[in-house]
Amino acid sequence: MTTVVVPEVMGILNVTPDSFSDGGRFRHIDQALRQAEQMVADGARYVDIGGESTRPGAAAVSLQEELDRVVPLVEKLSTRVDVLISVDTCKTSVMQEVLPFNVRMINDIKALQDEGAVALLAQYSTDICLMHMQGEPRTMQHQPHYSEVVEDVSDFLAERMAICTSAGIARERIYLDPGFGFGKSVTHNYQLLQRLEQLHRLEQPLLIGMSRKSMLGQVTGRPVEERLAASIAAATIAAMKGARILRVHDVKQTVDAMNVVAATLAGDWT
Ligand code: 9MG
Repeated sequence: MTTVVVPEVMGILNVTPDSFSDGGRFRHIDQALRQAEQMVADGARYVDIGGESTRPGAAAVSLQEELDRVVPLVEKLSTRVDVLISVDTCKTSVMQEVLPFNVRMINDIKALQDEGAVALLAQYSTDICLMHMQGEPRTMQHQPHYSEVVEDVSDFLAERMAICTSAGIARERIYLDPGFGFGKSVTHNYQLLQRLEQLHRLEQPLLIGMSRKSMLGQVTGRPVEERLAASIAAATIAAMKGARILRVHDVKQTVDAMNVVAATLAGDWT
């Protein structure tokens, strides 16, 4: 039988009051734990915990605020729920506090550019997601510009990966992410999606996040709470183009879609 690699699903668990698509409903630890358990029951392999909103226009939060939101939840989750924990942070101090709690991945939208982040991660064996972003969340959608978006994103990721490996981080620990919606126009996003295969020349697994994003709203005309069908379409396209992890809000529906992808690729319909 053919061996098929379908992406694993990473459920998004934002613990921010202003998260753009769940309205910060999972602020409180018990609610967040229940939500994580539901994601696991729905088929998530990872849960990605973030304490700072990264939606376009979002203001930065203080270090203390982020620590208060994230660390107690990571600590509880690591003992209570059987799931791989990813922490979405770009602050070295937050990484330092969560790494002792059996965290599987640090998901950094700034690709470990905070001072000391690379050196810190070199001391652990945790996986890392290096994401591309032009600018910063507060201003990134003000006229993003590239000479050629796929080349520019690819060059950036290659450069960040080289910095990590030179510091002693094994390549096997690194996932790459083109950062859909992070300093990109609708055209840039669809150019990246259309040509996602080109990022395989970097020979690293890809983590992809398009769930409920504005690139989907822009072509469907749907508000964020009505983007499920578009999110599933985008996830399926990414899967067919070789993504290894899909970062999503709607775990159950995405897992169903991935089961269809798996059955199709395997040619095994029983
Ligand atoms: C935190 N976050 C929001 N969107 C994301 C995306 O597309 N990729 C990754 N790695 N993280 C994201």
